[in-house]
Amino acid sequence: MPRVTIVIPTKNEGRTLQEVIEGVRPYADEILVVDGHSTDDTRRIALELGARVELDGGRGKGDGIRTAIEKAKGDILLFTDADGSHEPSDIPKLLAPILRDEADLVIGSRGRGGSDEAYGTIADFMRNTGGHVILLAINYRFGVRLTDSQNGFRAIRADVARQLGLREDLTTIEQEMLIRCLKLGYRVLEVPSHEYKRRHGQSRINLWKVSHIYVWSVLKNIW
Ligand SMILES: Nc1nc2c(ncn2[C@@H]2O[C@H](COP(=O)(O)OP(=O)(O)OP(=O)(O)O)[C@@H](O)[C@H]2O)c(=O)[nH]1
Ligand SMILES: [Mg+2]
Repeated sequence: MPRVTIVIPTKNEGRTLQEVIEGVRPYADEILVVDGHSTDDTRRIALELGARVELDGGRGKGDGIRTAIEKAKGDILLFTDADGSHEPSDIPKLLAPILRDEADLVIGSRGRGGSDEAYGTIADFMRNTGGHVILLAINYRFGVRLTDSQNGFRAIRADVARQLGLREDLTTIEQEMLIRCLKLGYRVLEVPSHEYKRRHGQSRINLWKVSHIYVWSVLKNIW
């Protein structure tokens, strides 16, 4: 059986990390918490619960994902956020197409599974609209019909992840991973997954500050 590393990127998620680690444990051969230099008790909690902890290079979530891809011991990497947004019981659905050798990357789709975070405010509307424009670009460029290019809840074969040459430092790494897979001809599937609201704290993403970074990242990676 292929071994599964569950990767949890963290930055100051001490309030939700225990629940997340306990939720994913049944599905993991290795739990790798890749930490962006948290200043709370995130790393202590992870170690106490028996997770492996690695520090990223301090440049953002993308840096954390790249660090995890380099250091994980598993044959399949499953990424899930530390803020309680993702449903651990969906993990087998994400792993199954890779285990059946029908996919190399499987993304949990909020387009198919719904989201408690995506609707209701102007910021949500802007984020959705931006997300749809990015999806249109990806779908027409590669002749696919995907519904979520951004979700961090996803599984990928470790050897494939290492061949992608990912470079993005921020959450733009999610779309970069997808685009690189499509470009290199890897098999990409989606499964429905519902996104919950982050349990504690405010969204850390300032839409106005990052929107141009997303647009530039798509243009750069897609063509
Ligand atoms: N390793 C690492 N992880 C990070 C970094 N920044 C954020 N994360 C983690 O990446 C995951 C996603 O970040 P979030 O802040 O939840 O991003 P989001 O889900 O798009 O936005 P909100 O939940 O609305 O804040 C969380 O588990 C964070 O703790 C970082 O610099 N390094
Ligand atoms: Mg979140």
